[in-house]
Amino acid sequence: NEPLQGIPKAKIAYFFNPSVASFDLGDDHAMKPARVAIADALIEGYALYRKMGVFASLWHSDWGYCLFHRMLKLAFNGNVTPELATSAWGPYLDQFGLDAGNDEEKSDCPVFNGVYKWCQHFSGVSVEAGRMLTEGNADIAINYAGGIHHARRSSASGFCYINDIVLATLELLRMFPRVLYVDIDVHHGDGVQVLTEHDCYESTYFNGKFFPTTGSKRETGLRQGEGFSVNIPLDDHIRDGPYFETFCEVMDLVMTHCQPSAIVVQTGADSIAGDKLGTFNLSIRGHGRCIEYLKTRNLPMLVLGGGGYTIANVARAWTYECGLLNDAILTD
Ligand code: V1P
Ligand code: CA
Ligand code: ZN
Repeated sequence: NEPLQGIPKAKIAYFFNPSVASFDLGDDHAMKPARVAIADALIEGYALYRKMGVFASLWHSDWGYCLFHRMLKLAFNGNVTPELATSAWGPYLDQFGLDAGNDEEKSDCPVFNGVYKWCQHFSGVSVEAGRMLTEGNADIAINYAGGIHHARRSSASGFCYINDIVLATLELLRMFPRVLYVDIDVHHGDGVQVLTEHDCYESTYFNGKFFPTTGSKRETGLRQGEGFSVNIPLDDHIRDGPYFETFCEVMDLVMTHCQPSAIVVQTGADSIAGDKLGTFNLSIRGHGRCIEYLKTRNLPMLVLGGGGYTIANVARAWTYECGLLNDAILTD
């Protein structure tokens, strides 16, 4: 697994904070932040720590939230608990896309203990990982706790309370004139589309019948970003062959038009077969081929996580892909 002659190995910065395992959206909730710790254990088990710079990321300061998500900071001052949310903010929760979490019905965005800390954690890390690239200290930066693509400026949506992708991409755009966002989560990355107004191209692959049901081919970018967004709705049960054929065909065109100077990729693992919420039929290898495709472009790249609800798949996929990024082909 030595690099090909003459092609220097990419310098990789990998971020992980073990406290991610302490966040719990509730027993019945599909999103399990602890899956990132399981992926990390496998990544370490395969000795990938020896190949990368490993950063035990710290809690981030609050600047990012003033920029994009003032709601969580201003409304709750970071101290939000389910009790406080119900008593003090009950009537306003809905307008922020939140739910006090005491309903019988399953809620996507419950206020759970530590929700603000969780947001502070993964979004701060994504920005920090982006800064590794803008400062030229890494070629590839990885944060599997990030990739939380549905959150809006002032509203939570679909398990996503803060949009770390938008924050980190804004950091990249300080240095790189044009960024390309690619999203292979089974859900459409609706919350990231705002970036098409800011020199960010996007190409997203998803199940067109799923939540949030946005991403029609007519959504081609906002205002001056008209033409910057390429959404590819795909059908249930799609397999590796047709998926990758479509991915390559679209990405070749997008690359030519966009000429990106950096890439952000959301690697949601819920597009892999057997996911608890997803209905695609991709293998781990098939999912990984998209990451390989992007890596061969040799551009600064921010690699983020995303969805993924069958935890063994998530850990195996992200470990396999972390291996690919490190020029290592991992076998069982
Ligand atoms: O379908 C909905 C909403 C709730 N309805 C009124 C419409 N929500 C979905 C949200 C999926 C979020 C995916 C996030 C990501 O893209 C990025 C991290 O992967 C939903 C579903 C579903 N099958 O689509 N929520 C839930 N299932 C759910 C399951 C268990 C507990 C709570 C919510
Ligand atoms: Ca997607
Ligand atoms: Zn998803």
